[in-house]
Amino acid sequence: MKECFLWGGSIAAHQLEGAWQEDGKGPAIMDYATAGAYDTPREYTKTIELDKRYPSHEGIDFYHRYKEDIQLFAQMGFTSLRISIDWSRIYPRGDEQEPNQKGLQFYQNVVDELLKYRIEPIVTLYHFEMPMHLVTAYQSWLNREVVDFYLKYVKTVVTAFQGKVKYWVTFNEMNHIDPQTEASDMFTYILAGMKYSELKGNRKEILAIIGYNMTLAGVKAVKLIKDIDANNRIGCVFGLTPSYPYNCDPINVLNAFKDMDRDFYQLDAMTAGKFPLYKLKEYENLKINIGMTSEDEKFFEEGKIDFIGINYYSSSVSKYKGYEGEDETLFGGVQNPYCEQNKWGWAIDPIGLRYLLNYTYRRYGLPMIITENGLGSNDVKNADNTIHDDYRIEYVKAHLGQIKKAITEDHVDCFGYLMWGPIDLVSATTGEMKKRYGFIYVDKNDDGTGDLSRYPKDSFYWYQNVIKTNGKDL
Ligand code: BGP
Repeated sequence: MKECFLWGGSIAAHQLEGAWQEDGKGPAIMDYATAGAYDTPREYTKTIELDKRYPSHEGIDFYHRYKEDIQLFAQMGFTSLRISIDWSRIYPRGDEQEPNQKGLQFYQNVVDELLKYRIEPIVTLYHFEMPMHLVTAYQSWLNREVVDFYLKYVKTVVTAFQGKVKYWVTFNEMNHIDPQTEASDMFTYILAGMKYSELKGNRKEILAIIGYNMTLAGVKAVKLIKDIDANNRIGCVFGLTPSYPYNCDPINVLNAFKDMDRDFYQLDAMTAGKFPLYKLKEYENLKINIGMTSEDEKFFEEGKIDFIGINYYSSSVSKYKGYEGEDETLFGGVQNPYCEQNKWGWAIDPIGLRYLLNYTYRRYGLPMIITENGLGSNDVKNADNTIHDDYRIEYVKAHLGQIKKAITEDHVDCFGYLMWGPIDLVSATTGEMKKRYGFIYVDKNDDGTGDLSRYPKDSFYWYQNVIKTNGKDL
């Protein structure tokens, strides 16, 4: 790998900070998401119900332990850490005039701690962390006023970190909202605080508007962040799962292409300087009005991103002609008989990552960074506090091997690898602790027990060596 390749991990505020009511933080959407499990979906409740558990309320207590955790990341040799800023710590309701200084101070402390160890912060401005008030009082991303609130928050944060943070990510995984799919409650909730099943009116139109307004907010933010400091580098992170055809029946190949293409229209909009015409035509055919104005065109022109962040966990196989089964995966397709799956049904496919890197690079020619990749597993801590997670080592090793090939043999520009959840944290989809990703084990269980102590797993030492040798020793 190049000398400057960024090695590290990726975390998100709502999945690990806890302290959900501390120092003026307001309630955010994920504070109303209960703990679920593989076969029990999380509930998104309207109020906090006393007999339910809400894992974001305590997280892994990163809010009070960030120094210890960052020290462990430094020990592994991280040169980068992707964090997210929780909007509801900065503007607790979202529509205040003035920001909450204590919230800003917390992130100043975190960033200073990272810089102390020469760890490059990559900051995500929206990782499922919308102040709940913006949903209840303004209808979330359906309302353009929320775009302005977002921009105000972005301005506050980027100005506060000028000279300290260079890499900004406008949104995490906005691509999970698309009018072509019957979206799940989960995806509309985590991105917009709304349950798909409770949407009233033309659902496709609602999803299209949410997707459009987030895209617009993204491109407007690019210009704003650049205007604050021309040295800033701004990207957007997409959760991408390549869709394979079930077989070579041309209709299956076409359907797979379409499934895959769906994840890219917002990326097209953020890189081409205009909202894609094919999508506008599609909306026209569906009689969907996204409320685009002629003034918007300028924002797309001015708001092109500098890099693409890719979250990759799994590939998918598109539903085939005549499909009638009920074995649909989380990613909307069917299982691939050529790939193993993890215990949560996610196909393990390292080659899929090489394919995706090639596909994305050929399409956009922009620098890319792997902003998430990792294996959720029910790790066991032994009596002597060791955790033997050789399966995680295998997973990361295989994926890094394919990234290496993509860089050296296929000549794609990938400037970093950030493993998801370098420390065990709350799962976004299920709310479990048991779905552990970390190189660092956290003593916390799904029933709330555990003293939150941290323990390095075997993979901790393995990754440390990978970084030390700059990827030579995998
Ligand atoms: C991504 C999200 C992360 C993270 C990851 C793993 O889509 O950006 O927030 O949670 O998926 O998913 P999970 O935690 O559900 O296993």
